[in-house]
Amino acid sequence: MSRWFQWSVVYGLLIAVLPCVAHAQEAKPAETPEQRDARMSWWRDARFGMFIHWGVYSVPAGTYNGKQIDGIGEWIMHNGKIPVSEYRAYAKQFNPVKYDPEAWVKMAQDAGMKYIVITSKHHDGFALFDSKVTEWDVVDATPYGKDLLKPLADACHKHGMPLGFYYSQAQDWNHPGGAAAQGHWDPAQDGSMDEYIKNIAVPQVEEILSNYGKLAILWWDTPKDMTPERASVLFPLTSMQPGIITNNRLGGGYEGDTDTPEQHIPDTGIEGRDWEVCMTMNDTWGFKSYDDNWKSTETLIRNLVDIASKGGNYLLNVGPTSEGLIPDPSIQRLKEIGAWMKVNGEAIYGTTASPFTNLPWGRCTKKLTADGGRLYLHVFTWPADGKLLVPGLKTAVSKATLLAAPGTTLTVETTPQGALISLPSAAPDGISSTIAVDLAGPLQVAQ
Ligand code: FHN
Repeated sequence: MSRWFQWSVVYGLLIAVLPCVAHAQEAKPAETPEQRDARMSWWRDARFGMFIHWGVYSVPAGTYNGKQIDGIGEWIMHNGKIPVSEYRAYAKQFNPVKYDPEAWVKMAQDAGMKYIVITSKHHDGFALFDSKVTEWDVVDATPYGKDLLKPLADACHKHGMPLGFYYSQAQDWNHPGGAAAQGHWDPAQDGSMDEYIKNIAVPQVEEILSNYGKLAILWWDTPKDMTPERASVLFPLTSMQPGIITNNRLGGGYEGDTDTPEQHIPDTGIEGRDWEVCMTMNDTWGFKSYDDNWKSTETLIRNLVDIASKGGNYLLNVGPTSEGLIPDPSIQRLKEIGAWMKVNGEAIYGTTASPFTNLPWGRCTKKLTADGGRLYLHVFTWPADGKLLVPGLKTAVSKATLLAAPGTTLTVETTPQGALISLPSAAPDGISSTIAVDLAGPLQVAQ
């Protein structure tokens, strides 16, 4: 390869990448690391939130023209190639008369969830709020006829629950010019994406950022065809809500505040970034009447522990029906998680990642101080011989106790391999039992 060719490749790459880098830098709010830490602090402490995917797709609920459509429920219009006018007709059956936002907030709170993020508009373009720039919203297109976000925002504010709005900024299968993952299938969708951004996305983001009081999070999604130019008219709007947290899905080179692994937990967390795993309880985000592939409560709790042990948050989804009901299997699981959190929540909230690389029996989280602090040992596999080795722990232990039995003190021996804790014969919790270990000095671990 000639030197000229090498340079022209490098130069070409720079030309392609520089605008994104420039935008990414512009996107960073002018704040110091300390200010950023202060802004992110509540979110880092929270560790666990509720995601809500709700919209007109809950009417077909996975079935179109008598046929079960493959894929996730909220994608039925796209995957079933449903024409715009036919899809819009479903709105006539979207009548969530059983919607009880205050009960939803309480359900999230009882589950130990510390924030809620709801789809204000998903890829089908349908707004759960009263939008002045379209008739394709809950007020104008449904028999229900009332803004759904307003009472949820009121309930969240009343109960001190931080609220975030998800907004699909690029994909919109109902407004001309909106993007579609695999291209348009109905001429009614054709149009200019720049016009769509200008006439729908920008004013709607302004609406959701101004009409619902304090907002904690703006959750962008699927940056299909989002150029730096398109993103650059949306990002500055976030300054309408000082302190708001945004994710990394706007596109156009904007990295946002959080990384968002979806449906999987990164093996070792994400170094140097705040991150949040979003996950479904079954296999769909939006309600699908026949999706019964529910994860067990054990899986959900262990996921939460695993994520916290790697320093991340868990945003766990519910998909309400068109009547406004959260499905019973979700309610049941949230109750069981809540019961577990009541006992073990201290070992999740406000913790940081494990100092150990591998614990054969479970996971660890920690809350450290300059002269000691606390380790939380999450024991998934209770040792048959009643001895739990904390491998490599060199710091002396001043006290060890079970969160499920705070009065008890466990015996701890210091061995060359680490601290050896004597446990009662039965695990207090078959899913995950927590041992709180108070350190007598600064944490030291031999790896
Ligand atoms: O396409 C969406 C999907 O419907 C869902 O909203 C998830 C949630 O993270 N996000 C997109 C896929 O990444």
